[in-house]
Amino acid sequence: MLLLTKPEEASMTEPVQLYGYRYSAYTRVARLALLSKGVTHHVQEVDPFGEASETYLTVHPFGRVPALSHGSFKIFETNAITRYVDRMFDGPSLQPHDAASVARMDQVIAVVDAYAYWPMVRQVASHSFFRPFFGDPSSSAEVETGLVASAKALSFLDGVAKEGFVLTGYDITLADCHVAPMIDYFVRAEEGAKALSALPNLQNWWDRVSALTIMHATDPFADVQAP
Ligand SMILES: N[C@@H](CCC(=O)N[C@@H](CS)C(=O)NCC(=O)O)C(=O)O
Repeated sequence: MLLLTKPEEASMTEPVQLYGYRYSAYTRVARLALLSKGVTHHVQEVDPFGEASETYLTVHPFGRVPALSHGSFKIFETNAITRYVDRMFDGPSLQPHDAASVARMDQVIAVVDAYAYWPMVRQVASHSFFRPFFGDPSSSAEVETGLVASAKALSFLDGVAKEGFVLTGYDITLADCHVAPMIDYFVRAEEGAKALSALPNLQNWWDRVSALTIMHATDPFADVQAP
């Protein structure tokens, strides 16, 4: 019989390091989860758009952010990180307990990853807000395409906020942690703010969530001046 030994888990008190990029929406998802749980952590800045160092590639072989180390345990992929953080550390649970709410939370996260991140962040926010802010070339066609492409996902999220299993803005779950950084970028674009204002349930959710201390504490543009 083959006997396998399970590696030991890190203990709660071992140091936590998040590898992330200041302007990365996914890094902010992980930070929101860490702060919601009250986990003391150090953030190591890694720019995933530059050339990844050999050292960083041992942490994240795809060179993206975020990644997390806890003691000797290393993990990458945002959804794996946030679930690990939620289960490993004390603090309020970021995952609901009933089947319908968990399923809805997982669905929201999957929808945002598959259908909303790119058009909302990389097209609308990037070309209407981020690039102009830094004086980089931008394209209004990208903004238009992103607005059209994100409409269905936003309408889905509005329905979820109305339904009340998750995205209530009161009981913070991994769904809030995942959606908030994307919406924050989206509404920094005038066109995004206008699109959100047409979705009353999601707008109400955003009004509550954007006021949270954890959102202010992770604002990527706090203290950043346009060059
Ligand atoms: N599936 C990854 C996606 C992470 C991701 O795409 N991060 C962006 C920053 S928000 C990145 O590293 N982009 C670098 C690139 O696209 O080359 C996760 O969930 O962690």
